[in-house]
Amino acid sequence: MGHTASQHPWVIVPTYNEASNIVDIVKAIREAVPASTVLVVDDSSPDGTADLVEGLRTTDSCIRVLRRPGKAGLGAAYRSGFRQALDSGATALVEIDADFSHDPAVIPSLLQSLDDGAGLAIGSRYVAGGSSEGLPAMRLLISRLGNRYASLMLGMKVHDATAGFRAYEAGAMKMIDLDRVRADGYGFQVEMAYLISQLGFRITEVPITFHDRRAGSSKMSSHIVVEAMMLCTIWGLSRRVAWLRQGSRQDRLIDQLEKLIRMSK
Ligand SMILES: Nc1nc2c(ncn2[C@@H]2O[C@H](COP(=O)(O)OP(=O)(O)OP(=O)(O)O)[C@@H](O)[C@H]2O)c(=O)[nH]1
Ligand SMILES: [Mg+2]
Repeated sequence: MGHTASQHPWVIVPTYNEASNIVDIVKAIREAVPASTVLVVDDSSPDGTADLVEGLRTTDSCIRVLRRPGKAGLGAAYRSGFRQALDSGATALVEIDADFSHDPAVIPSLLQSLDDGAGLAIGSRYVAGGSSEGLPAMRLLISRLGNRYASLMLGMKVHDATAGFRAYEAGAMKMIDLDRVRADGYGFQVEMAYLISQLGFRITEVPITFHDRRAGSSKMSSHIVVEAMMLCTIWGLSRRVAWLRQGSRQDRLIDQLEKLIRMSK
């Protein structure tokens, strides 16, 4: 294996109202990974996050901003960021939150794992050496149980499939039909990991210390947790139940259940 993945990595930062973090996190990423292009995907944050990124661009041309018309969720933001990065010749695609939950200094280790042959490198809280700091006990419990459930249902040997700090090798990402990826929050991370593993790529977990957000407010909602559980259940069942193995049946079932969730919100 060569070192192609780390040559032109694109680091994609989805943002919604991250004005208090965005300048510092973009600078920290550029310092940690000088070869990177940083792409901020902003959903028209009312607090002017995108304009702050535009300001940084005047002194660093490796910083970009993709402005989207309105808040459409993490999954949609990443999908459009991935497309732009691939079209621009990215050799790796890195996901990182804007709120300093993830330490940019770990990105080189993620990229090294790709250079060593992984299709996906996950910054993992739940392998030896990993940890979670400052999270309320309840959120930690939901996260741990959710991950147990996902790996059980999907038969994946991944300890932190919901993690949002990760790097994909560009060739692996190109094999995924992003138009068919449908989940939004944690479910989006699980879905991408599942697709990568089904394609036969190796998934490496790099231990990280996760920190609670530094500033600004959370966009986490119970809807995102329910969606992730529901999708894992359907994907898990369709591995075992022949009737569900037909993709269109799965899609229709998911559509119905999503309508139900939306109605109950
Ligand atoms: N573009 C875009 N970014 C989003 C959206 N929702 C969340 N984000 C960003 O995605 C990242 C993760 O969201 P967070 O709100 O930190 O979610 P979390 O980490 O589960 O929860 P907290 O850390 O408690 O806030 C952050 O950088 C957010 O700004 C969205 O709808 N669109
Ligand atoms: Mg966060």
